[in-house]
Amino acid sequence: MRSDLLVLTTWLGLLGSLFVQPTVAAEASRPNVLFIAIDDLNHWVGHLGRHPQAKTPQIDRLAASGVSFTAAYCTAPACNPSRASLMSGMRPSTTGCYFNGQDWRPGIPASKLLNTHLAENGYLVYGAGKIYHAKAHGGHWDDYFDSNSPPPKRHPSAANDGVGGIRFSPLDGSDEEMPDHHAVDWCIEKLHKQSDQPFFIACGLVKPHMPFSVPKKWFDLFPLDEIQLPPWSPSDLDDVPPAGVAMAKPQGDHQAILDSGRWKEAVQAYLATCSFADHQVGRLLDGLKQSGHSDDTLVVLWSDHGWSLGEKSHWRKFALWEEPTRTVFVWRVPGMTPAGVRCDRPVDYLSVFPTLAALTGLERPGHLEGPDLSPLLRVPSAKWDHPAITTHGRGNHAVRSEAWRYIRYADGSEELYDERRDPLEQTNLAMQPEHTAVKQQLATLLPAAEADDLPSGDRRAGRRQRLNRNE
Ligand SMILES: [Ca+2]
Repeated sequence: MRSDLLVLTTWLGLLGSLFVQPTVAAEASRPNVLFIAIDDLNHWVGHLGRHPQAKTPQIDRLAASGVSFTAAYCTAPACNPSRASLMSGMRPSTTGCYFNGQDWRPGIPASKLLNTHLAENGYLVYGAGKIYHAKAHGGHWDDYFDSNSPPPKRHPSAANDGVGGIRFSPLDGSDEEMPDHHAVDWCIEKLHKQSDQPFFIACGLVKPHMPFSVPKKWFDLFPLDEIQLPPWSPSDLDDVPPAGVAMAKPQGDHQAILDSGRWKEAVQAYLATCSFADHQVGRLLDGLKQSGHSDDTLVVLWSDHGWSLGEKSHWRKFALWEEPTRTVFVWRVPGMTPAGVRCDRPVDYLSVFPTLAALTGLERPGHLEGPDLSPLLRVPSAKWDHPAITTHGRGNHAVRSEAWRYIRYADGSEELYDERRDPLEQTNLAMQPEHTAVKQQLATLLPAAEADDLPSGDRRAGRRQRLNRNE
């Protein structure tokens, strides 16, 4: 009897080890994740070439060591819905989180968030700066850092704080006084922390978000008399339906900038602020290298949406064209990504959560709507059938394939752009009968769900969101 029991327990032990050991091995080999979020950085980075004067050597350095997605898009062109969607893996049209003024938390349970999923599966989860909008640090974090110190004052050479709502001015102070600098310092400290658990470190830089205000030395990189303005045609909106013109608001920021004669100054300030953010990315990458974790840490860098600086007489995000929706999206996965390769397949941010779940060996939660990018990370030219989709307000969507952008507004009006012949999207082809089949095909890709708006966080925020003025 005793010997039978011994045999049985030995067998059970062996069986148990068969199940347990692979899990232990998988945990030991799970990569760390450095997750870098950048606020309001559009495609003005050196290696994408959209603005010829952009100076972003650090982001370019990361791109040169991994895969940069050249056709990456937000799922919503505003901070709050873009981030809520990326972190939950669900579309705005599924959750009802469309605008900045909405509190997303009643619509998205904490259990469905990326940071919670990683924490529940053995990761140490750290965050700093802006990951979710408005300091709504949802889900589980083992530790979180927000810098509360004020940035330096305006430089005496600046006459004022900008033009209307477009705020910019150089600052009289050092990089070390900037909140982003403190967030990066804190993340570097976490990179050096010894632990048996893998880490997920999310560093959210708040620049280049407005005000475009950073220490003056960054402005000095871009002499004002040499600044090149983005392409603009005063008649560009003539073929855009009223729903699109309402998003562009040509009589608002753009008219104010034209009247002020300070367009070049705004562009200079944006370029300067992007270079400052880029410098902070470089500090993080250096910190990763010095921590000794370069080879066991995957890096993903993303910006939350694009930004228009006068193209289509539009400023800010809050619209469905290329400038407000295209992002910077770079992955470096040790042992997987080739170095310095671009991927031109259209992707959107529903892909972030499923890709990280796959690369960390975790189960893919059932609520995720997007594809895993792993095939493209291995072979960036691999076949890819998924479009990128961006939603701005209930019922307004853009579908971006490699060849086309198709926009359909809630009132049924449409735009269609041939991206290969017209990368600036100046000629709307939607009314041309020969493109009916293309439009119909792209329309089949639009989200089926059209969730009602989640309630606004407060009444004033709700009013601002309807005016599309908040950031
Ligand atoms: Ca046009």
